[in-house]
Amino acid sequence: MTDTNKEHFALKYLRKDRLPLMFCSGCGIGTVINSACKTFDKIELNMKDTVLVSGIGCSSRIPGYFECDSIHTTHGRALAFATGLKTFNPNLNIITFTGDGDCSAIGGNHLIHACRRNIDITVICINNNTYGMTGGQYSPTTPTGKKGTTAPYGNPERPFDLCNLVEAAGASYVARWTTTHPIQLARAIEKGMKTKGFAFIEVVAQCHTNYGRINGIKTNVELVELIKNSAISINKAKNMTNEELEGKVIIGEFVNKEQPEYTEQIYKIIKNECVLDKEEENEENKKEGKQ
Ligand SMILES: Cc1ncc(C[n+]2csc(CCOP(=O)(O)OP(=O)(O)O)c2C)c(N)n1
Ligand code: SF4
Ligand SMILES: [Mg+2]
Repeated sequence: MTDTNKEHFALKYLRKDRLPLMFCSGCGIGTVINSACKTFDKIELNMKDTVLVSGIGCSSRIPGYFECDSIHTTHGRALAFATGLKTFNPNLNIITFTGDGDCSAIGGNHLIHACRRNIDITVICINNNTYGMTGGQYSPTTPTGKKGTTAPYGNPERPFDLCNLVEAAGASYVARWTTTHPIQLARAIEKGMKTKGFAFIEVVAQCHTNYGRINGIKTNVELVELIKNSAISINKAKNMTNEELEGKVIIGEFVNKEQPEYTEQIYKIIKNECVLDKEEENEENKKEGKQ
């Protein structure tokens, strides 16, 4: 028999006084929150040592729902703030929730440099192919030809493949799943958090309100089915031609490798150079009778 009085496991991690979530019903962001809670629960994450950081957007509202320290920063600047935090205190677990617009349009510069530095931050990017919060303008991931309020005749630009972008920029862990893969997503978040370096997890998600409707998709369910049916595993994709991959979303793990991490390098320098320099300076001063 199910115990109906039993509290949902995710409530342990959420600020109950802030519920219900502000998202439209059927929005993919709820699934991402659920997968993140599953991971936190599985790895028994110490929320006191965890800071969630975000910029601006519907997806960037996620940190405010979690019962832990969080910073809701300016649009596109989540990784700049996260970099500062992690550098100041490398013992913190830093997770950034962001959107396709926040991290690859206005925040694109911070994204590539965080990858290049390989700083130990886990980024969960909710890619709904649009600027959901501001009404559906096209974003750097909107597929060519798809509509947005700023592309009423179809997007004339080529989209970024975010996973390819962060892989090329030097991230240590890169994976892509969709909201129809919540278990794989939870596992990827876990792996990303355990990676000593920059981890990027893209979640292809539905925004029916501002992407599905404008693109002639009748219901939220239809949009979710389209996302599910467009997903193709990385292994299958390897044997497919570019033409066959047209309109498909490749899912799976793209990168999982060890490489030097930024804060470790910085603190090594501080330990080896700056502290020693100070000691040498003190010795010199003593000899010269300045102390
Ligand atoms: C400097 C600045 N420019 C523009 C905006 C307006 N703005 C707020 S959210 C947003 C786009 C968010 O898109 P995304 O990151 O994909 O989040 P989503 O809402 O789709 O989850 C924009 C352009 C802003 N808040 N600040
Ligand atoms: S506008 Fe789109 S992204 Fe924002 S809450 Fe609604 S469905 Fe979700
Ligand atoms: Mg978006």
